[in-house]
Formats: sequence, structure tokens, C-alpha cells
Amino acid sequence: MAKIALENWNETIRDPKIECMSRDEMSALQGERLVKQVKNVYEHVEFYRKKMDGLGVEPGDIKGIEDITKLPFTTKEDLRDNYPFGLLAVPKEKIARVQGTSGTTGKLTLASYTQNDVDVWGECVARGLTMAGLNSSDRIHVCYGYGLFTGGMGLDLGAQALGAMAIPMSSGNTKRQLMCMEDFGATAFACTPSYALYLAEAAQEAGVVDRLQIRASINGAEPWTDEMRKKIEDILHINSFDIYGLCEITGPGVAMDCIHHKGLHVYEDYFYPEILNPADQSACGDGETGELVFTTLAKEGMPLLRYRTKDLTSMEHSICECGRTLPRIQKFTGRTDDMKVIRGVNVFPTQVETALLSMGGGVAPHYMLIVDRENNLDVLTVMVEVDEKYFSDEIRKLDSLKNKVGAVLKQALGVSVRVKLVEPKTIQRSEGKAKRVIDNREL
Ligand code: DLL
Repeated sequence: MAKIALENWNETIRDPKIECMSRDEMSALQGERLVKQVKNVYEHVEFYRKKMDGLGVEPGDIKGIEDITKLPFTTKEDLRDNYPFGLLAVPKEKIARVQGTSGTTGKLTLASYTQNDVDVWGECVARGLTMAGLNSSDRIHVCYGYGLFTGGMGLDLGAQALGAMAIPMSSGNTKRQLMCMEDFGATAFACTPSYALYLAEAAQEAGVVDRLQIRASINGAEPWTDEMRKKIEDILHINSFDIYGLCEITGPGVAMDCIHHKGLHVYEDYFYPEILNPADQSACGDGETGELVFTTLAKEGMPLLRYRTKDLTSMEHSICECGRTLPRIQKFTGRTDDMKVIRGVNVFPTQVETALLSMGGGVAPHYMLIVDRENNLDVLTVMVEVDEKYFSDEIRKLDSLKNKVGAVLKQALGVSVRVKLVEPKTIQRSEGKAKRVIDNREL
């Protein structure tokens, strides 16, 4: 438990050449990488060749980063249509790792990485860890889930690239997390911000805060506020940092905030960011909110052109007090779709619908998701209408149906759900776009 001294913050830039590069030099580097990448995907990915042909754009038309607007967009639906390996730009034998996240229906969104992509990913996370004041002598307790989700593996790769010790705890079992944190002398930890606050309060309640050596926490994968950051910092006497990323682009390590907390620095040498007006895809100026769109400039396995993240934010290009010239994206104000992040897991209402329909009766596909935060942890309640045919006064039958729905939804979403069965025709029908989610968390 010792906050990192502020006078050291100017030493927390891992790659000053890149992170403090002048705008002209950065644009030249991005342009060079984009030209190569476009030629690469045109030659190796049928999907992009067709899309570019459809727009009448040839690789030769892309001469610099300013030509990016000539290129086609890629959406999560395109990934689904080409699932699992249709967007590879290399033979499958060259893929060293796959990672995944929820798709809009039953299938995952899958991303494939070559060994070089994995190394770049680790390097980007290591830049973030360095930005948080960590170095090779740190012991980083990772309580993000390990598995297809990129959280555990991403932070682990970052610790490895930094030369630090990774403690691969994965998620769950708070008591054990605290015990290991203390016993192993962890100096930093990484998890979702809501779990970080939960852990912090559990440490406080158990009276172990003073026995911990934690100096920093790295938190992301879901939206959170500055107030929440300050709460975590105050309880544990540490500095907490926001880390952003998405599986399709690389996982955590696309952007991270520095000690000044004036937005998250984007590693734009690898991931070129655009902020576009969702209505007409025109470019937003600095400070204007729009959809964040990324082009992977050097990815080999599954490169993506102008990938529409559906995350809403604004960007700032002014030089940060930390000296970095990397642009900063602000905390997210929402999404253009109805995806919710619940305990770090992306949940789409359409997944609920697909799962309910797969049950082959018992419930009607009329449902509502209600998200609350209890004791700093997200709770998802799904209200489901019971099918008229099945509606019965027998509590035993309804209880068994409720348990079945709960199990099916947990399986489909990857998070536990509270199920509330309601009578037929009680969930409000809408004439326009159905409102399927009520989010009571104040984010
Ligand atoms: O959540 C990667 C990650 C892991 C980031 C660990 C940070 C830490 P996905 O599962 O693909 O990847 O979900 C990506 O989660 O489009 C955002 O909507 C949301 N998200 C991720 N980081 C943040 C953040 C990982 N710092 C989706 N703030 C993204 C707000 C975030 N939302």
C-alpha cells in the first residue's frame, strides 16, 4: 500500500519515440502502414476485395492515412457472417491464438492472432502498465477471467512483456483473491472496475488494506465513472487506471488513461481511431461525440478496416500534460446498440431472445432485461412472459420452468441471471423499436 510518487510520472513512458511522436511523423507512419495493410487485405481477404471492388476502390487509391475515408466499413455482423475464420489474411496454420467475445446472437465474435499479433498485443498492454507506473519489479494480480475473454490473457501478456510477475488468479472467490494478494505481495491488480470496488470494500471490511502492497489497479471492460475511480483509490490508497479494448481489435490495450485522467491515450500507431457521426458517418471534430471506429494498421491474422465499435465517445488531439501526443478518447457515453456490459461480460438482448426461442415452448419471446447494481456488483434480472399454454397456478411447475429458463440463459449469456416469470401479455408491447433493457446503474 504505497501510492506511486508523482514526480516519477514523467518516467512512465515505455516508448517515447512512438508515444510522443509529432503529428506529422505519426501520420506518415500510419499512412505507410495503411497502404501496406490495404494491399494485404485486398490480396488475401475475399470479403475486403469484394467490398472494395463494390466501392470502386483499388489499393493504389490509398496513398496515405488521409485516404482512409475511401475504405469500406466492417461491422460486427460482417464478423458473424464470416464466422469463424472467413476474415483471415493468413493461412490458418499461421494463427497462434483465438480469443472471443459475445456475438449478437448465439455465436461468438471470434478474433484470430498470429504470434506477431500476440506480441504486439502484449507490447500495447505493457505500455499501459508502464503508464500506470509499473515496471519489471511489479507483481500483477490478474483477476480478469482467463479463457476466450481477452481480459485475463491480455493483462498476462502485458505483464510478461514488461518483465513483471503475472499472478493469474482469474475471477471469483473474493476471500481467496485477498489472501493471495497479501501472501504474494501483489503490487497491482487488474479486473473490472465494479469488481475492483467490491474487492476494495471487502478488503476494508476484512481489515486487510494496510497489509496489502498494492500501488495501482488497472480496470476496464465496462463503463465506469471518475467518482468510482476515486472511491477505489481512496479505500486502497492507490492509483486506478482505465483500460479500454475490444476483442476484434486486440483486447485490452487499445487505449489507457494516464495519471492525469484526461481521457484514454489510443495506441494509434497500431489502431487508427476515427470518431464518426452515427447518422451519416461524417467525421466528428475534436470534442464532438460520435462512434469510435478502428482500423488495425499492422494486424496480420484478422486485420480489420474501419471497424465500427458502436462505442460512443469523443477524441482530443492536444498534447497531454504527461507529454504524450497520442490522442485521447473520453470515457464512453454509451453505445449505438443495446449491448450492456454485465460483470465484464457483453450481453445483447438478442442473445436472450435466441435462447428463449431455443427452449421450444414454456415461455413467450417477450422479455425485458433489468440491470441493477447491488453491493457494487451488477445484477441482471430477466422478466419473461410465460406462454399462455403453460401458464398454471401450480407453483411447482412454475418453479421448475423458472429454473430451466435461468439455466438456459446462464448458458447462453455466460452470466447468472435472476429470472422473473410474469403472466402472459404483461410486458409492454411497443409500436416502434422494442425497449428491451432498463439500466438502473448510474454510469
Ligand atoms: O472487454 C476487452 C477488455 C478486457 C478491455 C479487459 C479492458 C479490460 P470485449 O469483450 O470485446 O473486450 O468487449 C468490448 O467492452 O466495445 C466496450 O463497449 C466495452 N469496454 C471495454 N473496455 C471499456 C472501458 C473487452 N474501459 C466492449 N470503458 C467495448 C467502457 C469498455 N467500456
